[in-house]
Amino acid sequence: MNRIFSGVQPTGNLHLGNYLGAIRNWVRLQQEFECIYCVVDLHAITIEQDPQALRAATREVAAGLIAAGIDPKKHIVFNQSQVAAHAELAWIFSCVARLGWLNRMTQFKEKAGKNRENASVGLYAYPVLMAADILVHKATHVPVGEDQKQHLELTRDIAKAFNSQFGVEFFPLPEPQIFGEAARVMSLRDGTKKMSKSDASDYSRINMTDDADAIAQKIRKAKTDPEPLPTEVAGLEKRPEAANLVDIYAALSGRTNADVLGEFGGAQFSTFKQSLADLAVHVLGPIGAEMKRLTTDPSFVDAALRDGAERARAIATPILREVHDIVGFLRP
Ligand code: AQP
Repeated sequence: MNRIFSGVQPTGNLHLGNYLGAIRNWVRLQQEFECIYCVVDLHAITIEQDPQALRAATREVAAGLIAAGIDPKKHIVFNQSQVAAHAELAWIFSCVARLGWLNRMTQFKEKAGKNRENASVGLYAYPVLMAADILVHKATHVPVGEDQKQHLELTRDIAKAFNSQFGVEFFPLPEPQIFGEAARVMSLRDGTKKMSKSDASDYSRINMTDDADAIAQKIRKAKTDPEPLPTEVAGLEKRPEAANLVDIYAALSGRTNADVLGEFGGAQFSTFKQSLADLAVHVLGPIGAEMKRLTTDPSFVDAALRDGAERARAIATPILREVHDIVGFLRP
């Protein structure tokens, strides 16, 4: 059976972007694939984290995946730090990947910003660890958003380079698993920036645990422009905030933007925002409530993570052992 690997960073509150852009697709993939979903805490510390908050976010992310419909018994949910093979293969891949390849990674440039000299070595090597995450399980498919395509390309380059350096056909070249229209949810405060866990303003995002009042208030306060909604999709051009809200409505309802504008074209934002808030509460409300239940008593989530790590180790350890033999590490 084909195997999926994907990860989410425990760097803050899970939000609507994580849900529409990743998690709900991961739920669907369970029908067709053997799925391994990882809370990537090793990736999270590429940027400074408060240890207490990191532990809480790790549980919250795992609870979010389970509450959204991922079955941790049929598939695997675990946190990355508990399976040492990820970090070990990342080191071996650091010796295969070339500086020139990493220098081209645009996400590093964006995340490091102007202060590049002060960025952690881990942030720079992030895509090498991502390659190890995927290949230590010999995953064949990786669901990727637009922002991760370049990293998956690098994973394929590392797999090819490893196979060729050692003259083996060992690692598969993982394929991107792309979903129809990629949902890219933008900030509610600025339609040109993506909705993000690390945005300082909580009003920029709808958290998966927000209650009905918070969701309604954030949507009511979302930045818009003074014009009513257009009747045609072309009318959304150069109106990033309006386009974002229509995109969100379409994604949450499984309709096209044209269809949504067929209903709301010509309406004022106040009317549209009310319907959008009702829809968001309808979809996210039950998931948020289940997340709260799962985090109030974390014993179920902790047990699921422990069991997931054990099963992930059972897959990764023999693969890593073969890598040791290929590389030439003595097993005395
Ligand atoms: N705004 C978004 N729209 C669509 N998809 C999104 N994803 C994240 N934000 C959006 C997708 O969620 C998955 C997990 O993301 P991640 O937590 O590993 O990292 P990220 O992309 O860096 O997410 P954030 O929220 O922006 O976190 P911070 O602020 O910590 O950097 C990925 O598949 C991602 O595409």
